[in-house]
Amino acid sequence: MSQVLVATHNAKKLTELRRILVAEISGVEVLGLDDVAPYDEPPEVENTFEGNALIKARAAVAATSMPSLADDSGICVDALNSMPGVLSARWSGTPRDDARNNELLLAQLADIPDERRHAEFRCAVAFVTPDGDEFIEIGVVRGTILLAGRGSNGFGYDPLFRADGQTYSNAELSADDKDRISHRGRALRDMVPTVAKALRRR
Ligand code: ITT
Repeated sequence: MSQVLVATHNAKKLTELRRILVAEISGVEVLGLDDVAPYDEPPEVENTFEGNALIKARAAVAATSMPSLADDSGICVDALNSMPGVLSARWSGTPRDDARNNELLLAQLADIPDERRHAEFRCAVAFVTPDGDEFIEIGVVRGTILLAGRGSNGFGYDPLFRADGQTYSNAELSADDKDRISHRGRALRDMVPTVAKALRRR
């Protein structure tokens, strides 16, 4: 069985990434950071999703010599000039708290009418091999920030986000339905052939 490391501390993100990889690559074993010895992780100092995803994937390969994937993602709100963006996880400060982040975002958009509540989730998936080959894929899903949270599936800003063409918020979607339309699903499925090819070579 071939192994790939997914360098994330976000358990729900790992669940989504693992679910998509296992569905797409037969025989793959997906390890998370809890499955490998701890290592010094550099801070995510870049101001792009791509840059931060590469920081995480490079550090994972350097520490483990395993083919490694990393996801950097967030929500970009048009009326906030694309913020929170790369700051999404800690938008309301530390310690990180999804409910408080959602409250803050709703408060910031309190006076914004429905027609100006457009936003998008963005995801950069980086894949780095032990040979030093580096790949990036980007996934985007556009939608609207709702007036109040709905649903309890998913994580992060999912209760506040309804993708274009959907009736339900992301947090009301089944896992399969979210994966089908999500920024993460799109980026990772585009990366699957590259990962599968690299794993076949090992
Ligand atoms: P790692 O860096 O360890 O992977 P993280 O959660 O800190 O975990 P990011 O820096 O990429 O990861 O921040 C992503 C944040 O963006 C996440 O915590 C959510 O607040 C938001 N986000 C990203 N994808 C999301 C999704 O599918 N649904 C809801 N919120 C999402």
